[in-house]
Amino acid sequence: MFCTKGKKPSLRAIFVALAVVFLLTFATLLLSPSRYRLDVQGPPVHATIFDSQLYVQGPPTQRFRDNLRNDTKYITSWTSAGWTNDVITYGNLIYLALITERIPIIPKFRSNHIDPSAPPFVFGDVIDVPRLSRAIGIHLLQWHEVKDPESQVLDDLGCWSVWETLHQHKEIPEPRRSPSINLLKLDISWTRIPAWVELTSPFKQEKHASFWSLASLGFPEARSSSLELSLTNHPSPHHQVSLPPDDHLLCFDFLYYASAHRTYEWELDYSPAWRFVGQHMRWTARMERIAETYVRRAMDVPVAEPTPPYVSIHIRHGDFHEQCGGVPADQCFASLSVIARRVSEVQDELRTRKGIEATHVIVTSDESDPEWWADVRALGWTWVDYAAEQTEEIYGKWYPTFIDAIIQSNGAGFVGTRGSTMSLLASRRVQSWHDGATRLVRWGRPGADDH
Ligand SMILES: Nc1nc2c(ncn2[C@@H]2O[C@H](COP(=O)(O)OP(=O)(O)O)[C@@H](O)[C@H]2O)c(=O)[nH]1
Ligand SMILES: *[C@@H]1O[C@H](CO)[C@@H](O)[C@H](O)[C@H]1NC(C)=O
Repeated sequence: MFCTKGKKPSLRAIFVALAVVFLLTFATLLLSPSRYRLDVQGPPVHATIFDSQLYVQGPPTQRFRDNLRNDTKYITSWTSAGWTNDVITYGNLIYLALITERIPIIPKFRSNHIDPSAPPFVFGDVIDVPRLSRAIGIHLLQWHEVKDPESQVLDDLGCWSVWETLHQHKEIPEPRRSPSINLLKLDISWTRIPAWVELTSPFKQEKHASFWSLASLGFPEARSSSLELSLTNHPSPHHQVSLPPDDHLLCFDFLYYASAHRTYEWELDYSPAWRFVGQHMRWTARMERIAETYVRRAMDVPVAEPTPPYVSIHIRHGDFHEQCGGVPADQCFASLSVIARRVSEVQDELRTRKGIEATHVIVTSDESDPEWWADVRALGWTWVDYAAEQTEEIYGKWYPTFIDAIIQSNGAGFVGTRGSTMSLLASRRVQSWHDGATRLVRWGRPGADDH
């Protein structure tokens, strides 16, 4: 034995103890290459290890419940609109996960405007999930990691219906439907959420739910007092079981219409869902590379040269003509000369504020009229011709939408269409990611964008 005089622990013992503590603390981080560590900029706020296996029991199961951990609480919701609307809805879901300290389980994309024959698209195949996790400090699960996508088991689940409560004035108020629910083989018993979740705001345009009202239902007190109310419950459509809203997996039918303070908050500078989640939803490296290839080809960039800064444009036509009232489409939508004026403003701002000459202009649009595109060409602007490129055949039907969104988001400047969420998110991304110059064009009648 070495010196064991007195009762003090030896220096050696202290060293050994410290080493053991150190190893126990850092071994998982250091030894596992598949896990993600926080970026080494300042002290990590959340010492979370982003590995899905830590948040489920194991590989995807036939019944989702068999894969939930008994020490973890979860939250989920579904979508049923255009793709950018669905991105916003998932942003809201993840924000609610943050404030309820639950693990979000995110379904695949299954959006309108995309041919329904296209298979649903995995969230993490377009959004960089590890990067999002690191930025916001929580892990994100995706449904296919929890329940086997091939499972034929119909799972019972109790969920809150927000939609039904917000639309009680409708003749037959009902929960919001989503094709994802059938794809996931969920048989849901809906409970009408208490009316007090509705956002009361002096600036109210359309009915929204309040984030923190929704969040409170993820905690015991509001939950139990709500369950004492006699809230309308619908038995599940297949098994006809009536279930209270689940607490292990908190679920809401539709979270697009959710806000903290004002309706349509993603348009506003302080939007918590944008600031704490949305702006951290960056594209996967693979998607960035694919979009970059198309951008360079559209602008004819020689192989050895870097991609020059460009102004991206999003001109939303398509079903937006339904918002024109009696005004004929050619007078309702902003003309190309109106858009060109905004492009000049953006170029001027980039020149004076940042010393950037963004002479290249790339147009994205859902317009299909070849004459309109010929006028775009006459302005010296370019675009990606997905039909000629056979993009859908090569990659799938989702890709023109994704690539256009990425092209929009990577402009040094951006000009978009007011009222389009695709334009809204593009302008927010260009501001947040590139400190870019952005404008949203007004439309609806001739002269609408005069200023
Ligand atoms: N490829 C491509 N698709 C578009 C464009 N504009 C609209 N779309 C399609 O139409 C959908 C519009 O729905 P959404 O993204 O929710 O945006 P919003 O309707 O403009 O608010 C997009 O997701 C695309 O699928 C465009 O410029 N390029
Ligand atoms: C939670 O799950 C663990 C492992 O699956 C199990 O050992 C434990 O008994 C469970 N605890 C409760 C309270 O059910």
